[in-house]
Amino acid sequence: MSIRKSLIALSLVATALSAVAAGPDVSKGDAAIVQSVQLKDGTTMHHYKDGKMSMEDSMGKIVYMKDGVSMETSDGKTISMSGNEVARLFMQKKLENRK
Ligand SMILES: [Cu+2]
Repeated sequence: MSIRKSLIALSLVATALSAVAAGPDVSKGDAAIVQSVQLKDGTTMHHYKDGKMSMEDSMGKIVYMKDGVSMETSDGKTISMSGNEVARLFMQKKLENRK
């Protein structure tokens, strides 16, 4: 086997292993976080691909917010809460902690 071929084989194995370790891939599909915005009150708002949102405070604790509540970003913009994806964020944190 050439060095080039064995390198390709090795990277394929590594990809397969990391996919197994991470469980369901939360970095892809509708559950993927496309943007994380810092809010004025110190919490971080995560924006998902499907338009829904979840929030966590500066300590990484999941924050509950009702759908439709308006929030102010650290740079002064106002955004309206869409969804309250606490379960989604919880699962993502759980998977992250397992790594
Ligand atoms: Cu919010």
